[in-house]
Amino acid sequence: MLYPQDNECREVKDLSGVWRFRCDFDGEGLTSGWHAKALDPTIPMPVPASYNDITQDAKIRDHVGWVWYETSFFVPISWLYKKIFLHFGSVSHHASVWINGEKAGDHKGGFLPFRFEVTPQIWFDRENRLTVAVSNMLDYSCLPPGEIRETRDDMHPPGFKAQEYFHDFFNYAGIHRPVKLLALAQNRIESISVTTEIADSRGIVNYDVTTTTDPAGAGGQFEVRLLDREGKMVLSGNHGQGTFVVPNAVFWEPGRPYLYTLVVRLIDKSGKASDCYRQRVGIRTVKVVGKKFFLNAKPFYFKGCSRHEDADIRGKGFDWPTSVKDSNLLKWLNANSFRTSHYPYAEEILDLADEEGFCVIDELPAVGLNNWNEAVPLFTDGKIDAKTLEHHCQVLAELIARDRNHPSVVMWSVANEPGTFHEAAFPYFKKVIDEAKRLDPTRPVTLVESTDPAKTKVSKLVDVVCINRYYAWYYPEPGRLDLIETQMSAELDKWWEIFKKPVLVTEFGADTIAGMHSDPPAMFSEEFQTEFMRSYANVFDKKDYLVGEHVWVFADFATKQGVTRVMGNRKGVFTRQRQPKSAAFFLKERWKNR
Ligand code: GCB
Repeated sequence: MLYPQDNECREVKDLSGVWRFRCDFDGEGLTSGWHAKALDPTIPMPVPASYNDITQDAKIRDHVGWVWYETSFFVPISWLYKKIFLHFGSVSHHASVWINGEKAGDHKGGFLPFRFEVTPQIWFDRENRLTVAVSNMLDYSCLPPGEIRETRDDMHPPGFKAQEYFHDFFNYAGIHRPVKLLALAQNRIESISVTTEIADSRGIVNYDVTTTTDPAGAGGQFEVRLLDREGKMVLSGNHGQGTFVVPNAVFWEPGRPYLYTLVVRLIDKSGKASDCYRQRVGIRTVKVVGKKFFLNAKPFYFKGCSRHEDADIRGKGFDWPTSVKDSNLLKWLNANSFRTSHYPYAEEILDLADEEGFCVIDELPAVGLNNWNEAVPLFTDGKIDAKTLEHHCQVLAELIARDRNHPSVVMWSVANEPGTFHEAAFPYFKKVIDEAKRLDPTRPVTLVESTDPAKTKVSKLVDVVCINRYYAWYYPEPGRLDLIETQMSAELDKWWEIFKKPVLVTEFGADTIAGMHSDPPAMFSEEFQTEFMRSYANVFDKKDYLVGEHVWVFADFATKQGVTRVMGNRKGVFTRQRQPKSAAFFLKERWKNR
């Protein structure tokens, strides 16, 4: 799906702002048809944002079920002959949408965009009312999976229900990314796919454009131009598919994120453009061979962080200040990469990565896949099963369709720490990984492991072995900094010996309360976090099959309440307010020359 772009042929109206909101505490909204008339009573609610932390009401923060949003907008009369679409950057996790009381559509999946054509429902002579019902409920047909558990005992009131989930971040919900109204031409560009290759100093740009109607059929044609960063035309063509060979191309890479622009126009028979789209292109290649990950045929070492979309007040809601600040902090750290743990991030964040030159491991929202259905044949029903797999493949296809043109995206991660020791994990992930390779043969595919290398059934399927490790934190002896090097070194070697694939450490980290000090270092102090990182780094520097280190985690983040979490997960090298802890200075220095 092409990102909503405002240009000479396309118009975009951003509906972000303060919407009206009603929490459906009694679960009556859908049956009573709350969409049929104006929501009442309501409270103000910002969009985009998670709703959980906006009020002082714990019942809203912890609500399990549906909440309702409403806003109003006018449509300019100049859009009368256009196709009008309503685009959501993301809604977590289920959305039902009505315009003026009429159904526009439903969507499942909390981290990817969706859009509905609303041309027939739109009014031009009065204000339009947009109603969105949002549910945060997770079950085994969702990613991430969850379970609604009912507790029937004399310690709980009758009908007591709670949302269980198996991932370590707060189940924020709401309209998380911008909502936009798009006015598009009847004959328009539907998708653009770009792949690139390098041949000596030449850059090869393959493009493939799909449209609603073939422009040639109506006596028109395509106009495709490749512009350099200064806007000068490098090459041009008149077909929807083709290849440009760019002499003396400037390749995209961290430190020099050079972007070309592919301008695609549909020219009608009168010579006028009916549609137009500008797609940025970074010419680069990625390849995994032997012990190395190659970017533009040069060994690439990942330095950076696994992250979360998470901040005070807005929760998982997108906002530009946090996104740009985070990008600046990564640069300040001398990082060259990050992982979108544990779900696809806003497209705006990937745009920033393209522009600022970060390599991205783009992850599906497949986290907490541990409760495998044990039935034979595998995946019959219940727990992680055929429904989960079907949704997994659907979300994978949506992710690749959304992100395949980002030069920053250098690898797909199909899951974080699933129970890969289970027999069922092999056929399940074989299907997902084969599908990823079929949909995008140009990028390596990984899956992040926490299983023992001798027990995993899945790492033989991936291109790069990614592992999360917590020696001296969770296991085997918390606090024993002195054992990290021996333990980590022994385990890394096992991964290499068994799989003979490059290894990337996608998580290693220690909870650290900013401002807590201890010398000699003790757990939770800033000194401990720094020495912890230093010990891991000492091991990393000795392993020639290691292709990178991503610390857990970029910044402190909210998670569910529990006795191992002090107001959230505190393994950030930055606080939730984005101030550096001591370990950040250590990493900055280390990565300057790594
Ligand atoms: C992990 C998970 C991550 C957790 C982290 C932790 O292995 O991948 O989601 O937040 O450990 O801090 O426990």
